[in-house]
This record gives sequence, C-alpha cells and structure tokens, in this order.
Amino acid sequence: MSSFLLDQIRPGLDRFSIELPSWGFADTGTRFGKYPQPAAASTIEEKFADAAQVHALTGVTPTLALHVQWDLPAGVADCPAISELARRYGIRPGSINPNLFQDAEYKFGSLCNPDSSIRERALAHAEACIEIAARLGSRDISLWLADGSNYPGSQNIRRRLGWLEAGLVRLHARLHPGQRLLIEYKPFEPAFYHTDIADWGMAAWLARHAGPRAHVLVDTGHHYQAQNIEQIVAWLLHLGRLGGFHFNDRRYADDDLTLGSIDPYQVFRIFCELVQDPAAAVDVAFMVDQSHNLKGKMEAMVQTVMTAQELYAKALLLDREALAEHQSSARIVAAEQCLRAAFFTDVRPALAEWRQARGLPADPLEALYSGGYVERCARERGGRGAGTAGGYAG
Ligand code: PSV
Ligand code: MN
Repeated sequence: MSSFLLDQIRPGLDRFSIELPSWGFADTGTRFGKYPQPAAASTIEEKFADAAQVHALTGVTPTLALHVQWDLPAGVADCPAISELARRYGIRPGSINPNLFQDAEYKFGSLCNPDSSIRERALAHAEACIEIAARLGSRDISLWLADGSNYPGSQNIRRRLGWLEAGLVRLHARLHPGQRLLIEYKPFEPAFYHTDIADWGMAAWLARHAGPRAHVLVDTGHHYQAQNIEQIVAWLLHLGRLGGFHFNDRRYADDDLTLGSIDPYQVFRIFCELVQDPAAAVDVAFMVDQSHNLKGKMEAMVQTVMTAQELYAKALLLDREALAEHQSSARIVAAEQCLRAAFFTDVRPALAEWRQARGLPADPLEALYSGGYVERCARERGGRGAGTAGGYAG
C-alpha cells in the first residue's frame, strides 16, 4: 500500500527541502528569561555540526540560514571561515539575514529611522550582507525590520515609508546576478503601535517598487489571529512575488512553536496552494524560523522537518483534477472532501520507505534518540557559553 502511495508523491518528495535557522540551535529565550540547554550550540561551528546532523537524519536540510551579527560578527571577513565550515560539514550557507534590530542605534528604527546617519548605517549593513551572500554563494537576503513606533503621533508614517522605498530600491540595485531580496512583514512586536512593514500587502508593494528580484517572505507566525494565510499565499503567487516562508506555529502571536504543533491543517492548506501551481512555486524557499525554549533543540528541529515533510507529502496527494471539477460545479462538500482525504491519509509509512531507499533512518527522531548525538554534545559543550549565542527570540 505504501509503495503505491509513494509512487504518487515521489517526484514531489524528491524535490522537497527545507532550510534550518542557525539561531534555532542556540540558546535564545523569552522576554522573561533564558533556559540554557547543555547541548545547545554556542559557536558557528556547533551550529553547522547540528545542522549536518539533522541533514544526516532527514536528508532534506542541505542549507543553513545565517544571521550576520550572530554568525559572522566580523562581517565579510568571516566568509572564508564560514565557507570552510560549509565544506567540512557538507551544509551550504542558506539565506543571509541582516541584523537591523539589536544595536542601540536602531531604537527608533533602521531603514525608517528619522536620523539619516542611522538609515545610512542600516543600508551599509544590508549592503555588506549582500556582499556576504555573494561570497558564500547564497541566493537570498532575508530582510526583517523591527522598525515601527509605540505611540500615536510619535513618528511620521508616510515619511518613513518614503525612506523605506528609497532604501529598498538602493539595495535591489546592489544585488548580484541571481540574488533575491526577501522582504518579511510582521504586524507587531517589537513595535506595538505601528510596524513599518505590517502586512503582506505592504511588503508586496515594497517588493514591486524595489524591482523584479524583490519578493515577499511569509513568516507563518507573523499574522493576526484568524488570518487566512493560504489566501495570502495564493495572492502572492498570483502577483509572482512569493519568495519563501519562515515556518513555525503559533497559538496567540509570534510564538515560535514548532511547525504544525498547533494547527497542522493550516500548513497543509498552504502547501495545497503551492502544489496546485508547481511552476509558479518553483523558486519558493522553505525555511524554518523557530526558537525552542522548552523542547530540546535537536529533537525540536528533527520533529519540525519530519512534520514539514509529512504535511507536504499530504498536499502532494491532493487529487487536483477532481478538485478542479468539483470547484467548477460548486460541489462544496465533494471539493472539501478532496482536501480532507489527502490530509487524513497516513503518509508516514511511505515516507519511511522513501527514507530507507536513500539509506536514511526510517524514523529520524528515533535515530536521533538512539544515536547519542545530543548526549555527546551535552558532555562536550556542557552549557559552555550558554545564553550568549542567538539573541532576540523572534
Ligand atoms: C522576527 O520575528 C523574525 O521572524 C525574523 O525573521 C528574524 O530574523 C528572526 O525572527 C530571528 O529573530
Ligand atoms: Mn521570521
């Protein structure tokens, strides 16, 4: 049975990969405190080692997203060392994330700061990140701004929008061939009155204004309650501006819980939009953006990757032809049943078979537990530097 099912989804599965965030392996925390884990990574080498272990177990995580200030504190000068780690661990540097939120200068914003010298500093940092991406062979620069304000009237929203447009045009012009600028939106936090890029529409406008290689990055945690994320995905596909995802789950706000832990059907519905138009979705990047404060970092990451693969496999099962027919004749229940049939199919045996055919463990989480990697890290790392790596837990 699982072989028959696997034959249906194998081509899609073979193409599926998801990028890991370097910060997901480090001790981060909440606004109220940090809970250090003895096995947490505190150096960039340890983050590469952890990512390589997840890739060895799952086979679908060949790249590692890097946060420049946390992973390349010396900027461009750190590139040779990163390339060497990439070679040694067999993990490619993935998206490059500028850090425009941690330094005290950015208290009132980065690209939207009312002080032109701080805007200039922020742009120079983002330009350095474009250069870093070029040297490391990374395609995407993922831009998230914490810019916004906390009180009505305290900032001029339209002037800030003008600075933002001009800054993004300048960054787009600096992109190397093949590179993309991904623009991430977030409705609130850390700003609580207005956020300069608050939603997908604002991000899509800014991307269109910046140029053809600017796209929108959808972080699933960055939405108001009850927002229809798959509809946003459909619109961005329609506009040709969907750059990728930062996957995580949430119950209340940007909770950074593991993907699918609260609402797996939501993730499945997002994947359904993508599999219905594979040509439009071909360059869409899947990335994890989570910080694991209570779960063990390695088990949380392996669990996340397995969940993403399972939900994607379910979406691949969608009977698209039947669905299109039911939609055309407004057969509501029959159409909905197409989604439900795919969602409720147990794809785990087929995935186990797919993994075994590639020499991977049938159950990566079980293999993580029995392999002793986390225990070894805990002994060797022993909480060394706990609480120092990473930073803002977004
Ligand atoms: C902000 O909440 C965010 O989602 C951005 O992607 C950051 O780069 C990331 O979290 C890590 O703090
Ligand atoms: Mn994010």
